[in-house]
Amino acid sequence: MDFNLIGLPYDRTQTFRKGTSRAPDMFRSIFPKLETYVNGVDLTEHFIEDLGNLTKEELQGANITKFPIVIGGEHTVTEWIVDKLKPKNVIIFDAHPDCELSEGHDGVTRRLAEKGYNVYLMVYGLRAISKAEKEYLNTRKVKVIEAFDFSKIKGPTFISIDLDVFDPAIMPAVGNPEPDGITFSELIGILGNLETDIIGFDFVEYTPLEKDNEVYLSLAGKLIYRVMSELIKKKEIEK
Ligand SMILES: [Mn+2]
Repeated sequence: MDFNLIGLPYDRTQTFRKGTSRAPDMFRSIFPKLETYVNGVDLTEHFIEDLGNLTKEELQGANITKFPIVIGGEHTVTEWIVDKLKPKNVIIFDAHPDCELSEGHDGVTRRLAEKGYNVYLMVYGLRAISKAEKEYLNTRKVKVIEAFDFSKIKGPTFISIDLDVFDPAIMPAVGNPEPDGITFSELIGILGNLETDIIGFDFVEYTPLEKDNEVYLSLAGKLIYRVMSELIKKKEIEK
C-alpha cells in the first residue's frame, strides 16, 4: 500500500494561537527520526511520495495517485481535501464541533454538511460546544456518533483528526486546547473498529509551542505512522 503525503500549511483564521502553517515541514523533519517498524508493519516496504506543500488551488490540480495522508494547517483545509476526493462520508475527531456559521476553521464541519457530505462527529473527545453550535447540531445535519454507529456508515469515507481531540496533557501543541480529551490508545481503538472504506486521512491544527516541539511532533508523528500501519494491516486482511 502506497501513500501520498500532502502538506496544506494554511493558517489564516486561527483566533487563539497561530502557527499551524509551520506544521507540515516540522512533521517532515521528525519523520526520519521515528521508528519505521510499527505494530508489526515495516513501513519502509511501503512507498511514500511527498507531494509537497500545496495551496488550495494547487491541491485542486494535484495528481493524487496514492492513499492521501494530509498534514495541516488549520482545520479549514479539511474542506479542500474533501472537495478534492469527494467521499460519501466524513468522520471528524475534534474537541470542537466546528459548526459555527463561519468561513473559518471553526465552521468547517458545518460547511461540509451544507455541501451534502454525510458528516459524522465522533462523540469521544468532543467537549467544547458553543450555544450556536448546539443549535446547529440539533438540526441533525451533522450526526454525533459512537462506535456502535459505525455499522451504519457505508461507502468511501474520509477521516479528519483535529489533534485537539487529545487531552492537552499529551498533546498541548494545538491552536485551541481543551481539558479532558482522549488518549492515543482510545483513538487507535476507535479507528480499529471502523469497517468502512477509508480513502484518506488528515491531521490538522498542530500548532508549535515555544519549546519541546520535538517531543510533541514525535508523538503526533508516531500517531500518523500507527494509522498508516493500521491501514496497511486492514488492506492485507481484505486481500
Ligand atoms: Mn477543529
